[in-house]
Amino acid sequence: MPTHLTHWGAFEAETDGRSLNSVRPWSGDPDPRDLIHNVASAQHHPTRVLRPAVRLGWLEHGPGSGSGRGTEPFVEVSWERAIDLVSGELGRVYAEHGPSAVYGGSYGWASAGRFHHAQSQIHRFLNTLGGYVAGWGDYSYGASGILLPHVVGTTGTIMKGATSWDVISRTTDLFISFGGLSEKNSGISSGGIGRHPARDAIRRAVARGCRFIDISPIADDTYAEAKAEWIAPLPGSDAALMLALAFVLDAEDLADRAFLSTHCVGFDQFLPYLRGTVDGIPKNPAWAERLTGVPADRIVRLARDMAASRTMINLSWSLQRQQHGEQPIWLGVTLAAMLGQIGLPGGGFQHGYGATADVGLPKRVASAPSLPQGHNAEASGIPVARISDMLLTPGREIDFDGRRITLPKIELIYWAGGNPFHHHQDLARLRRAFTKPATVVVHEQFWTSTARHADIVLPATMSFERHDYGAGRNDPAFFPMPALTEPAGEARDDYAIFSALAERLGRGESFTEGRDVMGWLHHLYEAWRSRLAECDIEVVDFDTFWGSENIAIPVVDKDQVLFSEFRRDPGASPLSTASGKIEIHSSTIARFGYDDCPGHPVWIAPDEWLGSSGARHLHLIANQPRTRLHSQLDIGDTSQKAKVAGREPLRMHPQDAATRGLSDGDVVRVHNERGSCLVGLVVSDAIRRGVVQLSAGAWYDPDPDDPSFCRHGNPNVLTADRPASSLSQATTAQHALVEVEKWLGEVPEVSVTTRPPRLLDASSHDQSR
Ligand SMILES: Nc1nc2c(c(=O)[nH]1)N[C@H]1C(S)=C(S)[C@@H](COP(=O)(O)OP(=O)(O)OC[C@H]3O[C@@H](n4cnc5c(=O)[nH]c(N)nc54)[C@H](O)[C@@H]3O)O[C@H]1N2
Ligand SMILES: Nc1nc2c(c(=O)[nH]1)N[C@H]1C(S)=C(S)[C@@H](COP(=O)(O)OP(=O)(O)OC[C@H]3O[C@@H](n4cnc5c(=O)[nH]c(N)nc54)[C@H](O)[C@@H]3O)O[C@H]1N2
Ligand SMILES: [Mo]
Repeated sequence: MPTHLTHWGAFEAETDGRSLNSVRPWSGDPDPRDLIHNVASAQHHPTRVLRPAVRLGWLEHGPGSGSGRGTEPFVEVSWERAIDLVSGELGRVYAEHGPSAVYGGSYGWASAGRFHHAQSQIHRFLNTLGGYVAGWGDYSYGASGILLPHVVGTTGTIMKGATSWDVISRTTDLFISFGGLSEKNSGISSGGIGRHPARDAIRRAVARGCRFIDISPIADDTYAEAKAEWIAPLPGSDAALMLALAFVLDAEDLADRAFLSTHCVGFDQFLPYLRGTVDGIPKNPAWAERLTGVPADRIVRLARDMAASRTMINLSWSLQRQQHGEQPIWLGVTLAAMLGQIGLPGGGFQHGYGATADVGLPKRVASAPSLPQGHNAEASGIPVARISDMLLTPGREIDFDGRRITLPKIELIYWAGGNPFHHHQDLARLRRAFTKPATVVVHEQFWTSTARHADIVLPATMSFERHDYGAGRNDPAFFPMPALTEPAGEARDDYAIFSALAERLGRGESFTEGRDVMGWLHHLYEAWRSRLAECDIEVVDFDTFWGSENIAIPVVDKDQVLFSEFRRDPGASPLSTASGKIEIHSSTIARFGYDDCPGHPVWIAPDEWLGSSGARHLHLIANQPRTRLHSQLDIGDTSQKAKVAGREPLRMHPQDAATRGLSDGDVVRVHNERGSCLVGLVVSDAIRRGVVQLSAGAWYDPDPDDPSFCRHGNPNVLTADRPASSLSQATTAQHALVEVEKWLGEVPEVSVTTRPPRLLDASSHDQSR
């Protein structure tokens, strides 16, 4: 059976050339995930985009008229007409406004496959037209991605350089995970994953005697195999807990002073804050108990244990997807520095074991070949999560990593491979923002909420409807991905769409370089093979690769330990920070002068958390979903089976449900001052009291009269569009305060996952207009 790669693993499929008839996990994967069962069930779903479509108001009145976005019907048109309309509008906007008016950030995960990777395609295309306004950073580790380069080096170095799972399983004695060690999240890796490595490594570590501690508001977001002890501080209070652990290490003289002086800078500037000599508040366990709810004696014992063991401190990405998210990450590094085990096998810190399948896989000699994006001649951009701010308040200046940035004025938005009406916060505000530009073009496979808010929607193929190859970050398994079926309806590859547009705009040659898809796959592969050969690394030729199940990209060092060379000799192998050392105090950040991110890590209470509201509210954890990747294939079998009363499930502690008179299976309304949604209740004692969990990714299904009310359960109608800090301007999607009550009204239908928007026939419209 032919194999195919997705972000959530490889599968083998039986196909009749039109549809995938059955799909099963690739036999080489020791720990496959049931997300693969979303794929076949989605391909011919009624919400698939089958033909190019144009919003009625845009077709009739031209660019502008944005208030109709998200409500007006679409008119299906021929590909020829669609290419005319899009190339005409691109030509107009570039001529009249230039590239600074085109938002092409187009954030999103798209599909596995190196060539058809939608972001590479759209960026290459817009670059051939003169460039575009970019979206900098990401939603994954937006705050730490800006912070860590000042403190220890780039996140790329840390993710790719993580101490390998193999080394962990052999050497770590105490594995402390702030934010869980997620079984669901480590099912996934951007670009794909061949063999899922974590479960087996955790099993081996436990068998050897390693203890796991899970610090998280949710008990079951850690592998059951870890047999972890559960400590559940108030969400958002990790920085306080970490400060108290640091306080004990200092007070009991358990800190490694030698390592702090040879490998770190700024510990002395941090100490007066820790001890409370500057502000009269010692950050001791009694202080932290009041903020976190974790008993002071448990904090003391934990600190002593950490100092007495080979300890790995794992910092999930969720820790920083919140207001002041920089602080727990900086403090986690500080704790590891005080233990003095950074660079030793099994000790130190990591950012994101469990976040994705690739963290903990050793580096390869090279990443798999990919499509060059070319050069973006437009210098302006935005921190990626500032999209609503940009559209609503062009010209405004904001801080960002020591700079002042002016938000550009956008005339045209072009999106391929992402779903902002899933991924962005405060969706009612995003919807207002999306009325502003003259034109919105989207390439999509499905009638997602973003497609429904566009003016022109062009149908894209799914990854198994086209030839490609793929491998995720650090994954040695490199898969050929020959097409398994024909495209659904009139769907075209993003590459084919951009080629046709480039041709029409007179840029065809520079976009395609005269190659078709197979021409590119062959060309990119052979160029990659030659580069490897120059380093005496041999891989098979393209034809052999194409005929194989997959090939292995060699690994540099399977016993990789993060920062081992820096530890051995910090002078010869410095970090990429300003001082070359670990910066517990950063003079650079101090110089920026931000109140919400000073020169060393601190505790700053967030605006929305239980510590400020007492028992009046519930703390929402809007984390990643277990049954799909973000919003992708929400219409698929695995995702649909987990819905409760036809909506996204919300989990709540039994006592919180009892106080509100709610029971399992109820349709309930979650609300706060920004919005509300309907969800299906699941009562569970895996959730800390006072906390509720509603994962992201249910397709936004706004009430026609109230866009802040989602009938399906998308938590982003509730989350705030509030930056983590002036330093990073990153998303804070993880947390919000909410209230939950029984829904007593009639339960409305969820339409977004059952049928397309109203589609009108082109013949009823004047084609010559
Ligand atoms: N509340 C809350 N919000 C969050 C998060 C959270 O934890 N909580 N997480 C955030 C994070 S970390 C992330 S990374 C984002 C994810 O946000 P996104 O990456 O935008 O989410 P996806 O659902 O993966 O969107 C990908 C879209 O691309 C489409 N697509 C797939 N393949 C192709 C292709 O080949 N061509 C084209 N044209 N389209 C394709 C899919 O149908 C889908 O609609 O969400 C963020 N938002
Ligand atoms: N199945 C699946 N896997 C995914 C994804 C997906 O959509 N689906 N998305 C992928 C992407 S793009 C990313 S960026 C990663 C994200 O990886 P993460 O950011 O780590 O994932 P989340 O699921 O948002 O959060 C993980 C857990 O952190 C805990 N947590 C939340 N808030 C707090 C807090 O304040 N303190 C502490 N101590 N713990 C807290 C909760 O238990 C939560 O479930 O996941 C990736 N993996
Ligand atoms: Mo992400």
